[in-house]
Amino acid sequence: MDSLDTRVEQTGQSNTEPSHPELLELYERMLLIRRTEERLSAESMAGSLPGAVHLYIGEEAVAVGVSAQLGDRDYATSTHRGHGHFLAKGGDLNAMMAEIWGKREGICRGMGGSMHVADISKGILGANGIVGAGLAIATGAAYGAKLDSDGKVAVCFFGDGASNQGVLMETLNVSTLWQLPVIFVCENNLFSEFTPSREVTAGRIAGRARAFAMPTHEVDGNDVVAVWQAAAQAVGRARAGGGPSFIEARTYRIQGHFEAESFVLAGGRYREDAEIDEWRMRDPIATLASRLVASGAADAATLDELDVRVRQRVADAVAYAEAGQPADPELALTLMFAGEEA
Ligand SMILES: Cc1ncc(C[n+]2csc(CCOP(=O)(O)OP(=O)(O)O)c2C)c(N)n1
Repeated sequence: MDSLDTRVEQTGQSNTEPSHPELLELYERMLLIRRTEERLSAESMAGSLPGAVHLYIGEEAVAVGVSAQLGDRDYATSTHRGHGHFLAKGGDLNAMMAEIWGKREGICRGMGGSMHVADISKGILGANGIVGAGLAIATGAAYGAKLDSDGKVAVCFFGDGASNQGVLMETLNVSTLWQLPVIFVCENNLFSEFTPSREVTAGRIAGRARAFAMPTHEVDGNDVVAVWQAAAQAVGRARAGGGPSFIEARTYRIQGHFEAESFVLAGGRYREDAEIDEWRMRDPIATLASRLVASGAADAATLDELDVRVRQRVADAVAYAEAGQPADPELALTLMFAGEEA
């Protein structure tokens, strides 16, 4: 079946395996994203949030596997589905939740909301409601890093829908020509809003990068270790001056395009429950939990305790967001340019 096609075709293999402590860290980060977004789903459906949220549930292994290879100094650009990228790259949970709740304590003082969480101090150049915009921002950041010879790399997370934007061709071209330290990470979750990718996307997405002779990795995006290994190679290559790489991670969006999409669809369907159920069986977090237990890295009780701690962190973050002050409308026309302070 097309939706389950996760054939792997990659440039070189990495034999390095994450250590047990590294595996546990990957697990905890994925679980933090999952529990955070489960709560956001409930809050959204209850009408407690000031705007829409696009959830990353089911795709956590991509952001976490890639970001584990990055430091705070490295850059990442995100999408409208950006909570996972923000948390994976080390963004602060409380500040993100306050932002989603539209509070002054938010990471962007409540001015951005869910689709614009950013933290420049962590290299998080921002979630973005313009599909494909992160491609140019990441390539620009990588150009800056190259000019400064500072060893930083830039990662661009984008979707299969964004891969049909012309800016992908432009950024593949210029990053190859100038050998920029940028890693293109396509999260191929098989849908663009309510349209199956196969109806709007010709050929293999990674093939677009191969046309520029760019090293490519096509990985199972629900396998955090596979993502981690591909990212290790791509980041290492970029840092060593080897130029850009492309990772196509095949995964699946379990939730709707945005929460409450059912109200918009008004009974219309664009995918079968059976397909969603099949992907639930390949849940990246459950898969890693089995691996942790089988390898002796953790026992079930340890994972349960971890879950309790993570749930508490999320509950605390929601309480923090709820107790915050509403964003100040006076600031709406300030904070537009670098250096402006409120
Ligand atoms: C330039 C632009 N065109 C169209 C849209 C409307 N839009 C919002 S999300 C989306 C689908 C994006 O699909 P994909 O890139 O695969 O990301 P996913 O939602 O699957 O994570 C579209 C078309 C937009 N926000 N920006």
